[in-house]
Amino acid sequence: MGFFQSIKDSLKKTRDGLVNKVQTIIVTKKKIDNDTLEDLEEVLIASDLGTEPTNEIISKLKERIKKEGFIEIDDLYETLSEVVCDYVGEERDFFNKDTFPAKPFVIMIIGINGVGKTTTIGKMAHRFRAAGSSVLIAAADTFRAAAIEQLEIWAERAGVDIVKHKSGSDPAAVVFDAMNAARSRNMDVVIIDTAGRLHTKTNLIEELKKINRICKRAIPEAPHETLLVIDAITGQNGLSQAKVFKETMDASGIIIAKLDGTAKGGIALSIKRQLDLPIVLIGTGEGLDDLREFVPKDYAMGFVPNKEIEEENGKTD
Ligand SMILES: Nc1nc2c(ncn2[C@@H]2O[C@H](COP(=O)(O)OP(=O)(O)OP(=O)(O)O)[C@@H](O)[C@H]2O)c(=O)[nH]1
Ligand SMILES: [Mg+2]
Repeated sequence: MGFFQSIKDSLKKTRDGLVNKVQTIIVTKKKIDNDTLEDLEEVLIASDLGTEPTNEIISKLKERIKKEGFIEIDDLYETLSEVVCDYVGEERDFFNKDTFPAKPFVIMIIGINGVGKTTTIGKMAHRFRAAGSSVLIAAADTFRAAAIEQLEIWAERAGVDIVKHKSGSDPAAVVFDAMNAARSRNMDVVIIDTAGRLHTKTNLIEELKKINRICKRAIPEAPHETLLVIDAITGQNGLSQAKVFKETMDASGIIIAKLDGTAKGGIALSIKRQLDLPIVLIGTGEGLDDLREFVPKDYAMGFVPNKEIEEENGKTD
């Protein structure tokens, strides 16, 4: 499936919801005017676009209404996609070996329990491999017995190496071994899976910090990326916890998982706004291939119904 189409599909729930509600608004009016702007504002907020982006969209629309008295639906979607695109930031060629900061390129994955860390790591490993890199995964979530098995299954699917210890063992020791193994095996990429919940939050953060220190002991610049996974389905509710992770762990970027599972696909804007980190990857399903680089323009176009691919024709990954 094409790159753009996949983003489009992952935003299907959001777009359909938006289109239905907008249609309800305009069913009597045919066009959006000042009277219907408030309803529109609610619709945008309900898609988790966040207050500021919504205000910006509304004020752009107000300008047009001032000039023309109303807005055509096409203009509405165009304005929406412009604002979305401006908000969400840069695109990055994440899996391209030529752009790696070091060898091994060490990536630590963090986030609250259940957000999609382990699944995302499986998909990332697959993408790195497909792009010609060798990958080693470190099973540093040793707190849940099933966590190691789950990661092993993903490593097997992706066809990559895994370093693991017994469940209950010290995660930092796993990472230490993984770093050494990666160097001696001359691996291109190391991805570290971590726990999302311990007995208390403070302990978890301390554990994660310890993993971070152990990384640095082996390779001073590592981890080169600390990516914070956020669950699109939890939306705004997960963001305050994510902030704690971001600040204490000095995260370098965001992965939004489960973008396919929500009607609040506008969450990327709120995330960007509140965490102020680049969005690097998005998860669009539970399969091996359901991970995409975040492309602002494609994401923005995902909100626009029907007109689809004309301009994007032929763009595949
Ligand atoms: N629809 C959908 N489901 C996903 C996606 N990513 C992960 N999931 C599902 O979310 C659930 C949790 O995923 P995990 O990868 O185990 O999450 P985790 O963050 O490792 O969880 P803990 O290890 O318990 O902290 C699983 O059922 C996954 O299949 C996605 O992009 N889309
Ligand atoms: Mg996990």
